Amino acid sequence: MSEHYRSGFVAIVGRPNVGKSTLLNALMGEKISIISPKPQTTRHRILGIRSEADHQLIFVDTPGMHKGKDLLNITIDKIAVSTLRDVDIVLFVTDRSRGKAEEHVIEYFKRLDVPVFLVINKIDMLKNRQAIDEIILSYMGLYDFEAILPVSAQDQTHLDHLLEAVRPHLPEGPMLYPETMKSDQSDTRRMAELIREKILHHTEQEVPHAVAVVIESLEENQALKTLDVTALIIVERPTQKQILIGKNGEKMKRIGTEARKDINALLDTKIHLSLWVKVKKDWRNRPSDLRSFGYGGDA
Ligand SMILES: Nc1nc2c(ncn2[C@@H]2O[C@H](COP(=O)(O)OP(=O)(O)OP(=O)(O)O)[C@@H](O)[C@H]2O)c(=O)[nH]1
Ligand SMILES: [Mg+2]
Repeated sequence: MSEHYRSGFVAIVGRPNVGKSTLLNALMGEKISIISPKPQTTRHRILGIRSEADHQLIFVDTPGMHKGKDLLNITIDKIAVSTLRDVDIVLFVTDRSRGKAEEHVIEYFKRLDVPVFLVINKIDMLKNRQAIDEIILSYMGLYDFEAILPVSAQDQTHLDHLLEAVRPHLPEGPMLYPETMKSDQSDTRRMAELIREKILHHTEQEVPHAVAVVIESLEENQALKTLDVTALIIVERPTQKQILIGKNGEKMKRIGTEARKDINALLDTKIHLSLWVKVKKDWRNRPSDLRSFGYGGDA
């Protein structure tokens, strides 16, 4: 390996729903993080590893920064802040809906000694160059960003430009993850996340936030040559369970069908998926529940 190999961690941070996970997936050319139109979709720190002949970029997708009220949200909000401490480069993602809330995020950057890029996402939704300039202007004086990068993660616009801007800031160093490794998530975590993604798409209001998904068992079915996956969906109230199951079980069936398709593709194996819904009162405020449902370990 060349002595000039470069490698480093690139944090993707910003408010909920600005398109951080969409950006990660676009930069990786595959679905690593789940995406939804609802805020607070991402609940973990998720790595996307891009290995090239002379450098390795390790993107770190994080939950949207916000002031959460319950213990789950307080726990996941800490993930983005703690990620900032250990990275070489920061991509601060925003969209046209800049709010006051961002000023407290920018405050964190002032304590960092690494380049911070302002990534203005969703430019496909802006009418013209002037609309982009107006957003850029609204950030003037707030922080000395390394560069301002307007992109559309959804349409994959200007992502090459982003990569070119970031690359020279990678420190010299060895490949940190095996070349073939694209993410640090286990298959079970990815499966649970894909199921949660379908739930986020099919539910409204408080239900998306009240849901956790845990893979209970995986068994190879030799006779049918399938993998039998049993997943538990946890909600907080019986009414939420009813909503999820839907009339004649139709909503749950739809969620199951869509999740099965994605998991089949992920594992490249035929799977049989059983989904069970369980009510666990106030799980988002119980430390032991949070841990057993996979939250709190990576903050
Ligand atoms: N029009 C448009 N929509 C986008 C773009 N990027 C993301 N979106 C949409 O924005 C919504 C949120 O995307 P996510 O990638 O889940 O956002 P996030 O920042 O990861 O959200 P959290 O994980 O909740 O913090 C989804 O509906 C995406 O389809 C973009 O470039 N253009
Ligand atoms: Mg996300």
